Amino acid sequence: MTRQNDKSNESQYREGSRPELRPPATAIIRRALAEGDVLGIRIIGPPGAGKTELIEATLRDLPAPRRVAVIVINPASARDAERLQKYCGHVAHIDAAVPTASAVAKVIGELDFSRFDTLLIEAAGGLAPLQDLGQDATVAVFAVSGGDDKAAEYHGLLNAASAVVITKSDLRPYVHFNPEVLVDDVRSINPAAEIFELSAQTSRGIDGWTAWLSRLRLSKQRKPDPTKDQSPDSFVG
Ligand SMILES: Nc1nc2c(ncn2[C@@H]2O[C@H](COP(=O)(O)OP(=O)(O)OP(=O)(O)O)[C@@H](O)[C@H]2O)c(=O)[nH]1
Ligand SMILES: [Mg+2]
Repeated sequence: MTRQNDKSNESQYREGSRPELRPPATAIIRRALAEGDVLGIRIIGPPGAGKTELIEATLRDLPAPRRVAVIVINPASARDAERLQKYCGHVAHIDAAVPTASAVAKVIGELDFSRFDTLLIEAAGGLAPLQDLGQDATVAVFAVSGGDDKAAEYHGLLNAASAVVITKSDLRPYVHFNPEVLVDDVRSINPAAEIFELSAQTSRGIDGWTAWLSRLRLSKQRKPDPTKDQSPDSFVG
């Protein structure tokens, strides 16, 4: 399939009413992740929520060996990529407002999957319908400073999420944020989602998050043939 075909298919899917949009490029990504035995995690949340800093902290604090690659998607992604280069040599970036599977598939085709076991894909958004990027799991990121109403606002993202990270917990003394409100909303939308509250800046609370990532990594290794499983985020929880 040519890139042009991927694009026209994607616009059709974007206009559709399906909750999770799955263009053909998704299958390419899923197959590459399966063949490379790489865990693909989509990290998504409102602009400025703290996604890049969460990835920085993850790369710092994840137990060795850290064999992680990152793809950053936003309209000025080069800056985020530069920040992450300090911790990880495998950082690609895509300048786009909307993460599309064809753009991710193209980047993945240029990565040497033999050098890592985990791929983190950072994308801003979550209000508009999500396009399936072939990921194994989706993580929704909200900041304490973004308010405790975010889970209710990002209903669609919550539905797709295997985990929710509430970051910038070090700002709790300075902002109005009632964790019970956000947690109750998460529980009512997606009771199976794991919830982590942490500060990427101080690393407080990061251990639970990195342990979850490591467990996911192991559970993918045990799975016999992920390409046969077509439902997104299906082996989690
Ligand atoms: N106090 C505090 N600030 C944080 C934390 N995490 C991120 N920040 C700050 O929040 C701002 C946004 O963080 P980023 O990591 O760039 O957020 P992002 O979600 O990647 O932003 P976009 O890619 O533009 O959508 C920066 O000024 C960070 O330093 C945290 O845990 N605590
Ligand atoms: Mg960022």
